Amino acid sequence: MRGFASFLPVVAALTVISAFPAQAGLTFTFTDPTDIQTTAPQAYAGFVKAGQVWSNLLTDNVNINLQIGFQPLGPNIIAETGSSYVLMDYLLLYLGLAFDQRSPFDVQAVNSLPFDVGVPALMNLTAENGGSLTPYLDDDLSDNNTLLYATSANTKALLPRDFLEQVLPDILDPTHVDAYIAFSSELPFDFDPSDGIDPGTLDFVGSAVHEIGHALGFDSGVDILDYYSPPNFADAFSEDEFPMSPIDFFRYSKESAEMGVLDWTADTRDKYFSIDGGVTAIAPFATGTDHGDGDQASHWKYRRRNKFGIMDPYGHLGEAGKVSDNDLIALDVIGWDAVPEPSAFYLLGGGLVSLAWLRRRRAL
Ligand SMILES: [Ca+2]
Ligand SMILES: [Ca+2]
Ligand SMILES: [Ca+2]
Ligand SMILES: [Ca+2]
Ligand SMILES: [Zn+2]
Repeated sequence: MRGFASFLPVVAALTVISAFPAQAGLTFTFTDPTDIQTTAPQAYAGFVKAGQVWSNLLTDNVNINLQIGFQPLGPNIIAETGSSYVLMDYLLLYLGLAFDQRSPFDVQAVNSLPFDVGVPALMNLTAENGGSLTPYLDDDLSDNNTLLYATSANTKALLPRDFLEQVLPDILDPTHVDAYIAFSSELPFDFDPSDGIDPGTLDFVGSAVHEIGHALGFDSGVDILDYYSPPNFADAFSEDEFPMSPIDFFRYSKESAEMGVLDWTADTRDKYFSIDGGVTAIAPFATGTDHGDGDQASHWKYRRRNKFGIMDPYGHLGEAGKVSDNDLIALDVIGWDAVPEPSAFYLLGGGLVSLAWLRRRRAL
C-alpha cells in the first residue's frame, strides 16, 4: 500500500513531462509593453512559436525574458532588436564551458581553448596597427584578449544557477529583459509556417527564431570593430575597445589557423567556425558590413540555397527559415545544452566537411 502510494506521483510526473516536453528545459517569458497580444495576436503567437522552436532544441533549465513589439518602424526597417550583455573574464567563459560539457562538440570545443587568462588573435583596424586593414598578431593578453561580452541569455545557459545567484542576481530577476525584438508591422508576413510560406511574404516565425538566436548568443564582436574603425572614424580605437563574443573564440581564417590563433579581423578574407583549433571548418562566417563581404559578422556566410542555418544574414520572400546542425553546434559550444540531429555527429568524423566559399548578397 505504502509502495503503491509513492508510485502514483511518479506516474503523474511522467504524464506531465511527456505531455509538455518543452517545459522541461528552456522557457521564454514575453514582456509585451504595447499589448500586441490584443492588437496583433498573430504576431504575438508567432513570437511564442519561435520560442517553442528553441525550447524544443535546447534543454538548459533557464528562463529567457524577451520584450516583444510589432509596430511601424520606418521605411526599410524589418526589425529592431537588442540584447543585454554581461562583461566577463575569458577565464570564466573557459571554466563555465569546462563544467558544462555535455556533448562531443562541447568536449572538442573546450579542448581547443587555452586554459589561460586570455587568447591571442589576429586583429586589424585598431590604433595598434595605425588603423590598417593589414592583420597583425595581438598576443599581449590585454583587455580585448581577456574580457568578453556574452548576452545575458547566453550567460544563464553557461554558468551554474547557484553561481549566478551569488554573482549576477540581476539577470535572474523576473524584471530583467534579456533581449527586445520588435518587427515592423508594415511588411507582408506569413505567420503560419505549418502550411508553408506564401509567395511574396516573409516567414515571421523563422525571422523571430533568427532574432532570438542572436539573443541566445549568436553574435560577433567583430561587428563592433568593423563599424567603429576607419574610415567611419578617422582615428582608430585601441584594440581594448573591442571585447569579443563567445562564438568569436571559435572564429578562424586559414591564415590564423596556420599560426594557431583566432581571427578577429574585419576584412574580406574567409572566416569560419571551428571547434578543433581551426583544423576543421564546420561552416563559414560572414565577414562584416563595412570591411568584409557586406554582411554582419554575427551570421553564417550568405548562401542562396542550402543555407548554413537560420543564422544566415537574409530571409527571402516565400522561404521558411530552418534551424540547422550548424546553428545548434554553435550554440552548443558556447554554453547551451543542444540537441543536434544525429547527422550532425558525422561532422566529428571529419571528411564530410567540404565547403563552398560563395560570395553573394542580400535580404534579413
Ligand atoms: Ca590585445
Ligand atoms: Ca503559411
Ligand atoms: Ca553545450
Ligand atoms: Ca548549459
Ligand atoms: Zn541577424
